[in-house]
Amino acid sequence: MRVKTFTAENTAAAMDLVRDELGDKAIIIATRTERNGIASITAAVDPKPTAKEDFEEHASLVFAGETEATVRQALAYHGVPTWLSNRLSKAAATIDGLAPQQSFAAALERHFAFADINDHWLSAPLILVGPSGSGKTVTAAKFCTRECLAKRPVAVISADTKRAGGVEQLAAFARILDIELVTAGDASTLRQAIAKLGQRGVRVLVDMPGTNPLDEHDMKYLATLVKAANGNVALTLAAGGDSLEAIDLAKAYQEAGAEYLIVTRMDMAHRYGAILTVAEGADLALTNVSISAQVTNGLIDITPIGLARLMMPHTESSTPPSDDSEVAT
Ligand SMILES: Nc1nc2c(ncn2[C@@H]2O[C@H](COP(=O)(O)OP(=O)(O)O)[C@@H](O)[C@H]2O)c(=O)[nH]1
Ligand SMILES: [Mg+2]
Repeated sequence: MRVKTFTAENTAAAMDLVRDELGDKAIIIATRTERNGIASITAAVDPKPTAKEDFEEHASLVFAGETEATVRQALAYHGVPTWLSNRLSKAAATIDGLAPQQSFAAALERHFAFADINDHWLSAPLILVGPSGSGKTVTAAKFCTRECLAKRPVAVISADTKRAGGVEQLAAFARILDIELVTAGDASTLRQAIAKLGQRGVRVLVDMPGTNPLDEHDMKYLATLVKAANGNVALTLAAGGDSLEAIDLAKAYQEAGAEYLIVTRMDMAHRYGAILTVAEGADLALTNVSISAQVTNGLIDITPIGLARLMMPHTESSTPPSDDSEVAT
């Protein structure tokens, strides 16, 4: 799946960019119009529809209805385990009168929590946790870029002080964005830094050190920092990994305080089953997905229909491209 965000002076111009680059088969995942009229459209195209061939492997299975079969086949392609696939495909099948993709979206909406992190971030810091290389720092930079573009004051704290180069990566982004960077490598420094920034009414983002979910010492240290930061804890997880492995990993972060899930590197994977299994298995609310390494691009507020379109691109949806609530980049 190739996913990209296109920005232009209005929606029609952005749609032209989508068509020019991705062609007529592009699937609109989400759209957004800024107050000044600038429009962004996130669209996806599957360069080679391997999904269909893969679906055929499962075609021998007999299902009651078209919706249940279509959803089940898509979930098999994405590596969603049977226990979850059963629930979602049956839930989708109970929704009458909609195309399979829309029924799947409705089942996703019923089954999972989707949260807009912005609603929660106003009053408490946004804290990014996850294994090394899962995209915390780049995602931190993307959130800060978004705030800067919206002209909202934001500051960033790096708690990644032990690893060589940990702070420097974020410092480089902070310099470019001209925002304040504070370093805090222990719980009490972190608590004080957040209190100080909070008094000034800025949104605070905390970039945590990378941790090994299997290392008890690492996770205890993280849990102490998370407790001190006292905010909205989001796990960053790279798309495309093994679904069951991802549940174990996510549960370790849930124990350390994670409530939200941000999926990164969606542009580098075809199979998204781990997103659903992690959200279910570790009881995390879906928030954003990242589809680019560029900090100015590709942080999508994921919605049920956006996720359904990403996971079932080959089934037509009768709804027109989504409204502004679906995306922000
Ligand atoms: N293609 C792509 N690369 C990403 C994305 N998010 C992060 N990366 C890359 O993944 C690597 C690890 O990201 P980083 O933010 O440093 O991870 P951290 O160790 O968790 O802070 C870097 O090379 C990033 O550029 C994404 O959405 N798409
Ligand atoms: Mg980092």
